[in-house]
Amino acid sequence: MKTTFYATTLLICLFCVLSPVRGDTERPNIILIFTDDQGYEDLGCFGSKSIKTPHLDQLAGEGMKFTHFYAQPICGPSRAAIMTGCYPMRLAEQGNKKNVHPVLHDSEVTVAELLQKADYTTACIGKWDLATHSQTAFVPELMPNYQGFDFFFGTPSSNDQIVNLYRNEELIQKSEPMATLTKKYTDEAVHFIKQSVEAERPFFLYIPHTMPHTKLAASEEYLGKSKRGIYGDVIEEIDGSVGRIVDTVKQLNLEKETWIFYTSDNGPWLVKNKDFADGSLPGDHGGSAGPLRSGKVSTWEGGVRVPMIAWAPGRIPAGKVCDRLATTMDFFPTFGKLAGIDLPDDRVIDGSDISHLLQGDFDKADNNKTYYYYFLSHLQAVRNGPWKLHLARPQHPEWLGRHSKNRHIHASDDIGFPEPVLYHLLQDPGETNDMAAENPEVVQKLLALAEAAREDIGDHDRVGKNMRFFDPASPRPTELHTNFARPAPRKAR
Ligand SMILES: [Ca+2]
Repeated sequence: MKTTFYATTLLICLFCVLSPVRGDTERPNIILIFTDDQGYEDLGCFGSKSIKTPHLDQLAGEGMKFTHFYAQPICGPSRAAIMTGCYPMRLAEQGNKKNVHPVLHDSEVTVAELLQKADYTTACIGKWDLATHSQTAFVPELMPNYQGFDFFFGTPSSNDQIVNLYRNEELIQKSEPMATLTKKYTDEAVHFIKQSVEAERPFFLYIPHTMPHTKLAASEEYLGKSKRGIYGDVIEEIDGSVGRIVDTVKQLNLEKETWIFYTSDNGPWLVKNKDFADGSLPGDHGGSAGPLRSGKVSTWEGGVRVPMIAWAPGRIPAGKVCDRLATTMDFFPTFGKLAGIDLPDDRVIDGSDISHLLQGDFDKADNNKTYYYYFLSHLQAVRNGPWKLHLARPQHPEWLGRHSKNRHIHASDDIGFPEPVLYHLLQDPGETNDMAAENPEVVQKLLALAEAAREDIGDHDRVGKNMRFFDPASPRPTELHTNFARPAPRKAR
């Protein structure tokens, strides 16, 4: 298997040499830090009063904060979106299925594969989660080394029970103590940066942290130090990690040729943890979405709108706040632009280049940009401009299988809508005041956008015309919920 991997790498490198990259483009280094279940407000610079994040606050002060930035409601789909620049619903999965956590088809193009074409050296350090949602029963050929990453250090999936640690394809530690993860990831990231500089290669470093997804754990240096319990300790350790990475970049005089992006994969857990869904576990195990309604596993703003910081001294104006709509899917085309490499022309990419926003040129923003709130295979809401329309839906849609009843959010947010409900997100970020009756033309516009998305990307009851299926031998799913992966049996406690 290793031989195959190195042979593949060699072929890719040969391809790189021959591949046309626009000659006038400096290929900057790109670092993408992706935390897990961190809420919109869980950073000092996004309003946290109890969690100290001096390094991230400094990053935002020297760079740009995005306040209307969207991920996806849950881990796996969010990773699929950030890696491919596409709605997870659109993507091909192995066997033409639609899993709760996508099993990304190897014919999909990841952002790492894109950057390899511009001769980047690439690393994934952290949680992958795109080769099945399992620590042990994952598909080896869909792990990072086969999806565009020259180097992988991390774990196949979430840390709900245990974390097995891999270096490339080698299992180096079964059931790694979780308190060590953030530090080990950071050590590896610093080493990779130094190694890339020695090799005189531009690098793409993707750091999908395991934390602050439960089970939470912090190293001795941070444990018990925050005012916000273990959750605060964990975030403060991630902040320290960012500090070490930025220090490394500065020490190596790379700050003028490096871009750093920091964001989260979805909103915070609000009810901790899954075995204590009545909220009896201490509140310090969950994060905060601040002024936004609800949290993870929902299409309320708190479930999908996440903090985002972009840093590139001399290129991103310092201290600016961008309130324009942008998403994790925009990284794919934006990184392509930064690296001077054309996007694949044989498929739809949902994200769009946001270089102009990063330059502070907000007047060039696409004011008609739309975000579709998919919860797994179900289109639940649409945003266009300041308006968000929740589409009519039952309280517990049966087609969502085991996710039909949301055990993770407050009962007052676990509701359905007999009729569409319209919110003005600038005036009403907490989604409390339905303005549908006063704005029938806005409702009609957003309903038309939703219909266009259903036709293009699909919905729980229909296959979108531009959904991708790469396994012709398998039937195209028409009832997507039947293909949801079944949950692994829970171990006795
Ligand atoms: Ca997550």
